[in-house]
Amino acid sequence: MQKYSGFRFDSVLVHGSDIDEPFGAAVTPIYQASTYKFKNAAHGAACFAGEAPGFIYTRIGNPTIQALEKTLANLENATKCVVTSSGMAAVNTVYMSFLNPGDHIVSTDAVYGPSRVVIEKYWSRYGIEYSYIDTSNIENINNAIRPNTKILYIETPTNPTMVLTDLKAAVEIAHQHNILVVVDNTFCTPVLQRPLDLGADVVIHSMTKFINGHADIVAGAIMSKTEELDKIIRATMVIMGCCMDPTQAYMVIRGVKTLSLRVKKQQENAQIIAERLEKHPAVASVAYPGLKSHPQYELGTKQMDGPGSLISFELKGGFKAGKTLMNSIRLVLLAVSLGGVESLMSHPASMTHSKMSQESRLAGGITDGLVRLAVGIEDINDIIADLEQALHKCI
Ligand code: LCS
Repeated sequence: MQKYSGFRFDSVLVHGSDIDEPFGAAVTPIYQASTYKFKNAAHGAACFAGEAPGFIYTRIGNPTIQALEKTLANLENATKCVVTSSGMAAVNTVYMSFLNPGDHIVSTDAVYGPSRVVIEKYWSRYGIEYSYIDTSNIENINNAIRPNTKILYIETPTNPTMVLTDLKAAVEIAHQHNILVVVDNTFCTPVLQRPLDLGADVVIHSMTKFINGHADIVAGAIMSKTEELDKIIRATMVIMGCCMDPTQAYMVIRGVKTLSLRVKKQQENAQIIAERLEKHPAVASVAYPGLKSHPQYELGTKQMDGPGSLISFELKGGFKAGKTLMNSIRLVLLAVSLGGVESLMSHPASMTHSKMSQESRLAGGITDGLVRLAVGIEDINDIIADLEQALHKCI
């Protein structure tokens, strides 16, 4: 992948997807075509043999999709990127690419619920073994590794418990055993954390979240450190058929241009809100890496360029108070997902993580009273006023 040479991160966001386009359009157009004309039979054969440049069929490749992939690879300092129809398509493409019957995966216990459920309920049917552990304790990773371990899969911070894993330390152990390190970087985005620079092999994103940023499409991405990894992943994506649609790629290209601005504003708002929540009489505890009370505050400042905009908190009144809070918010939307311009509140135990057993949920720190707040870019005074009026009813 050609680097967008000489330009810095925020410029790549804006211009990284520019392509040579015959009419000189200032933005990358939507090439809404499923198939492409060959010049002649020899050209068709050469395209299929990989000996001539050119597109063949959109599941395999498309100009709009390729433009997005180029930007994303540059942002994560990856060699290449493959985009997918959803974040879960990205997760499953990686599982399918590297796990064979009898292989073992070690993963963070509090990963996004479906990323875990799909291993426990589906991939296990094909002989995949798994260990879900608290990867924030590096010793646990060492203890969980078996001779057949192929993937170490990490989410940091975790969704929704905001627990951090020391990526450099985790990579060091995994690579001693030739284990592939995969990091779901959805929560941080490359604005705040670049796992490949810390030694990881593959990065996954649900671009439904911050990268697109406007809560209007579902999309995923996989960035690879090497050409070899990318080749395996791309072949799996193509055969699985979980490709992105060109219009979806266009939407992400438009959304990603403001990624830095959005992430920084969301984070600024989140820091103020987390500090207010911590002092609120209705709140028992707050988990946010930007608070000095976060047990891994120091690691966060070293590994991340900022604590992000996801906050989880427990109310003193437990689940009942949580329900009152969710029924009382007016500006903040009661909805799952995160990373859009709008502030969202959700209840992981009954929503995003409801398919997990209560035992697995509690082991991962997802208590029944935990509330998750994804902070948006609205005026901070309005978000605070909304939370105050709703929290007042929970005392
Ligand atoms: N990885 C993480 C960290 C996620 O938060 C999600 C979705 C996914 C992967 C899957 O991506 P999708 O297929 O939805 O694009 N997280 C959600 C959440 O927290 N609430 O609703 C969806």
